[in-house]
Amino acid sequence: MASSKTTDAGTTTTGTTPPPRAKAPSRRRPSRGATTSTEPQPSGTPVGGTVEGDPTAPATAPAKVSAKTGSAPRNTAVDPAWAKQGDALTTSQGQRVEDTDNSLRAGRRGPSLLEDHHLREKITHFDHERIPERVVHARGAGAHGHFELFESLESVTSARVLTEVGVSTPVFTRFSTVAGSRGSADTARDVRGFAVKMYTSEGNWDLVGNNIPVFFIQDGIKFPDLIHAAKPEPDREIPQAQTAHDTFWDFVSLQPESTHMLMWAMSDRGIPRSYRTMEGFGVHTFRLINAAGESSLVKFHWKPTVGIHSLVWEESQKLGGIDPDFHRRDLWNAIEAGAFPSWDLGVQIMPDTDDQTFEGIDLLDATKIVPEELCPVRLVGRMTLDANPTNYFAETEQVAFHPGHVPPGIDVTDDPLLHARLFSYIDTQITRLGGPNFAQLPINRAAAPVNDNLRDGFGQQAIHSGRTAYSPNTIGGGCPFATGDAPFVHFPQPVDGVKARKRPQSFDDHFSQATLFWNSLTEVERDHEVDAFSFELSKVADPGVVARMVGNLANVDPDLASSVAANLGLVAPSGSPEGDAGASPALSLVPSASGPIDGRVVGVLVTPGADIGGVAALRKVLDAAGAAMHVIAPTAGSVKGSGRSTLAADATVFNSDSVVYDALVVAGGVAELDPKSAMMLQEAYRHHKTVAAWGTGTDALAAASIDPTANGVVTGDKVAKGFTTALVDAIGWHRHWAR
Ligand code: HDE
Repeated sequence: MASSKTTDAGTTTTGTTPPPRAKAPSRRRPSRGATTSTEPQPSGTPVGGTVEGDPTAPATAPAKVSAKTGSAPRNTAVDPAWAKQGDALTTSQGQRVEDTDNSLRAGRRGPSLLEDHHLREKITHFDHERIPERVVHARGAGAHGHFELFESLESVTSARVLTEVGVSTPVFTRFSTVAGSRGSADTARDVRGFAVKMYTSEGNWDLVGNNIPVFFIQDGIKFPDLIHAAKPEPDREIPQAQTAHDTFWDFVSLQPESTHMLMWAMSDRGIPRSYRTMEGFGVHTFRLINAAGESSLVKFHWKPTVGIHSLVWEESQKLGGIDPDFHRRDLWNAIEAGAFPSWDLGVQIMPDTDDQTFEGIDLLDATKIVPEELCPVRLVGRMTLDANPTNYFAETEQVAFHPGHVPPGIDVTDDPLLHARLFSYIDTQITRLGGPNFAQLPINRAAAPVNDNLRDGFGQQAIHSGRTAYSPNTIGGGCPFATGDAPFVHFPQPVDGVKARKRPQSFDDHFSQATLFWNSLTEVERDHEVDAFSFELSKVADPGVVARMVGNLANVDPDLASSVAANLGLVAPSGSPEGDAGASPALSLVPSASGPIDGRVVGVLVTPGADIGGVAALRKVLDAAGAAMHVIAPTAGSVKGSGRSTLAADATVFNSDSVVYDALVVAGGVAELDPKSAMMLQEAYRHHKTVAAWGTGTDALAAASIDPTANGVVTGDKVAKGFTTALVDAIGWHRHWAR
């Protein structure tokens, strides 16, 4: 509430009533088991520093190590004493501020005075509030959670996070798009980043993957070219967050090694329904090393427990305008509602042979998968995300991943794409996070004790005590010294070779797995693939680029190439696709059974006179199934029901659209729907979603020309068991392609 007061000096200040005492944000579940302290630190306590003489002592007020988990709870900086103490507004130096709404002026209508320290500090800090966005993966959303192992991999690795069954390891996971800027739309067709930071008791493990198991290029040296081609064209800075333009297709059409990844990106995987419904992949082959020092090769997978689901292209385009935050909002809302997203960690473990191939597939080539049918994915643990960030900037923006952050027992291989990444992430983070001390930011701090001899630099948070920051030493008692219980040891792989900018011959096959991918899709998924290539290439003005790309598709499959060519008004080129590329049914997204509906959003259209009892009963059922229900009314406020009771509206016909719902239901008691509501139903139907109605609502469905007997249309007399069971089952299919 605005208030005015006259000060002793006779000036009038306009301000706001002091806010109520600051409260820690409420949490339904505590964030990642963290302890939050608002107690001031005793002065002189080193923060993040080291204690000389004790090499193992963490220098922060030691986080308690949980006996069960063996890993320290994260030392959070939520509302720390030094940043948010007391109720009074102060400067950064702790001086209380009298007035933050009027700058100091020589006379009420006079010039502002340079001596106004509070003004200068406030504006200076504001001027520097932004940091450079990530050059790729700028747009993202993250959440806290934990990982719990249910099957030990002791025979192949010594990493505690993969051997200690039942141990709960805190995690922070960030999902992202790749091409768009920080403010771009979530639903653009793109690859999604899937980066997991596990705060293990042996140091952080960052599994920095994507939702697609292969990549566009085989060698990291081409990454700047790929990204320059995909990003907006440099003269006009168009288009934002899209690959449907000349330079992208110019580049990839010249790089046949991109074809397999293009097949994935142009499939429904490129437009996920939700971050919660996408798979994650480590992409590269990593190495596991057991206690005896033996090596195996491994590919990591994350399998969403609610199934893999996508949008349809029209939804994705409309959502870009209607709700550019669709995925971010979905993740946030699901977690707030208790529909905690979870993924099972899967491993494909393969022998580490001399040639590092498996069934003829070069495991160092990141444009290749190992089909699950050849090497099954063993599910060994589960990640659950159960807490939203407290502060987007401090956590989601400042989190810094690195594919080389691996605990003992996990190691890298010689994949040339991975090797460029091992250099790139630290390098970019030094610029993005303003210096070399980003590992000290609360979100990046290891839960394991840190004692690193790294000193000084921009943004140093620690007050390191003592005289020695070098090793070996005697003056500091010889500490820290290079050893420990289970130190990280690189696998002693012999290395021999002739220096050359050359690839192995085994990297030459660029099409067979693109064909395998195509062979694995259902008919409807193939149609989507054709539509996506046709859309993207129709936006390319250079005919040479289009012809070259369609020519590459002819080496994948003749039907694919001819369908795309027909849509583009071109003559189908001929190619030489691999005849026996095979198929991997696991790659298709069309489910074989109805799945869980956690986090799904169901819109219920009501009008005055609606069956409020039925709406309440439906809400109960959907709630129990983990889905959210939104009552969509003709106006904001509330709607009068059939009896005397009223129903609060969650959304209105004019502020919502079918694309933000997974299913639409017309409530009983609704006699007639307005044209917008009817259009929403038709659109949901066209997008193959579940549409339902009970009681007189079924007439409204019919009036919208929806066939009540069609696949995925559920009707009933009232909200009774038969109706709700059929509805939940129908939503669990995600889409009804058969209609
Ligand atoms: Fe990245 N990538 N990348 N990348 N990447 C970055 O690191 C890079 C690649 C991935 O949520 C950057 O801190 C190179 C493959 C994710 O913070 C940068 C190459 C895969 C994220 C970078 C690749 C990824 C990034 C940008 C070719 C899947 C977001 C800002 C060798 C396995 C992580 C930053 C987050 C981010 C470089 C290829 C995944 C510039 C040079 C392959 C999920 O360092």
